[in-house]
Amino acid sequence: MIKTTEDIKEALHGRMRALWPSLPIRSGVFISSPGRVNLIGEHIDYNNCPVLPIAVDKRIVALVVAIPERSVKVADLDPRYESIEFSLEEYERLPEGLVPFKTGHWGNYIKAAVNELLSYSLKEGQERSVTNLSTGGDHVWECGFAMVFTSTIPQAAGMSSSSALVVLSTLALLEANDVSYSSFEQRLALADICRRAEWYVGTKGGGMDQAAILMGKNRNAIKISFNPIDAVLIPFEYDIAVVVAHSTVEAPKTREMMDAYNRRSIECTLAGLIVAKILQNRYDIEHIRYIGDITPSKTGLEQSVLDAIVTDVFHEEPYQIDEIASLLDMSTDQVNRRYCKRKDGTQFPMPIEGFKLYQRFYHVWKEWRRVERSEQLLIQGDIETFGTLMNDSHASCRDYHEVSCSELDMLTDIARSAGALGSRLTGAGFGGCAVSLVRPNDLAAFTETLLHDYYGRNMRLDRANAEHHIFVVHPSQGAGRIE
Ligand code: NG1
Repeated sequence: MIKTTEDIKEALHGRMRALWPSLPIRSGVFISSPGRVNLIGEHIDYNNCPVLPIAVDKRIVALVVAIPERSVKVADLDPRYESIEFSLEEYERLPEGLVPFKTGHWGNYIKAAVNELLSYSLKEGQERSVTNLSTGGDHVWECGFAMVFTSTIPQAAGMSSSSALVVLSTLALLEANDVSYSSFEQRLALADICRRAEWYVGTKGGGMDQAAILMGKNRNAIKISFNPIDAVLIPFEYDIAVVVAHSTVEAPKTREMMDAYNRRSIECTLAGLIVAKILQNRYDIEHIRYIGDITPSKTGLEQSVLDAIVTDVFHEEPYQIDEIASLLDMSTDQVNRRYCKRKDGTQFPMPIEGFKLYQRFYHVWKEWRRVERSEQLLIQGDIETFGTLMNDSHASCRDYHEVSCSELDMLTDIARSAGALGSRLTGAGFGGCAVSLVRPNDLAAFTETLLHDYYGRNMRLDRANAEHHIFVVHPSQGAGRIE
């Protein structure tokens, strides 16, 4: 069984040598890219509202070797997975860029990273750094890379295993071409590049995962803001265990799952535009695009005034597209074309019940306040009250954003009754993991209760199979080289 970092490095070397014996493996570098656990601020990053995640000590570790022939070769350490290979030249040959593998193939996260970086070039005569990249022009990507990786991040669990792979592949291409990315500003710029990269795969996600993975620090949570992107570290050194428990319901990014996620993103966009229209008509306020723009500084209105305005905007019954169009002074065709398209250009299917604008807006607006309050509470060290906000966040994800599932509801209920100060789903939801805060003295009893009540009684798993679904994570260092 592989355990220490040295063991992992040795194994990665071995597999690289076996796969591609002629490569200059000695010149390779090791890169690590962590998963993330979101503490609070769920499904609000794509509205440009702030979030509060941690990067964790479950991670992907890779050996990366630059190769001069402008191709990318990637393999999992586990030989049961087929390796992939593609040429950087494909990007230049084809107007649409790199051709994706079939939907759901892990190789698409590598292609997403490479495809995005290839759209940038280095500004003339400037230092080779991420902050000196601009779109268009002659590219600087002389080298491709070979990479072998292994991961301890559970997949389809809401811990961003896929974004960790996107960030890792971005770093691999940067390393191979000597483009630096280590300063705070460079990492933030890179987080934004990686956020855009991920759209290649088809989710209209926000930028939380990539920013958390790049900006993470040992013993710190991170408050990530968008528009413009920023990251503030919040010391997280309490006598508290951050416990992740997998519901055992996998939530892979299938087309159906992507539609469910993107539906929320579309509903929030439409809700934000309707509020923007009201601000424009009543107060002459321009340039509001996202819910996250509805701030005192961007509107010149006080928070209490904004709160009062938004309370009356939406009715609880779902909206049909023609009502939305009339509120936006647009035709239904314009709304469909601009806001309701999938990445492949097909029409997003209109939910039969209509778009739930009231419910989605309510979730985002309140969750945003919870993030702001959580930042203060964590700074003050009031972890108990923070726990209650985590519980409120879960309830809102369940009742208003509707991204929970019965198993996650049951798991978080049991976690609370077993002594968690707070427990909530983390990540995209629809399955995946819950995160709970547990006092170290209660940890053994907490784990026992989950093993018995959730995994045993409800999920019918025996102890040996259940144990690896619960683990403690620690706020950890962001992605980068490891020595
Ligand atoms: P995960 O759990 O990694 O699929 C997704 C989005 C995030 C965020 C969360 C919900 C991507 C890559 N990730 O996370 O941006 O919106 O859902 O808070 O789309």
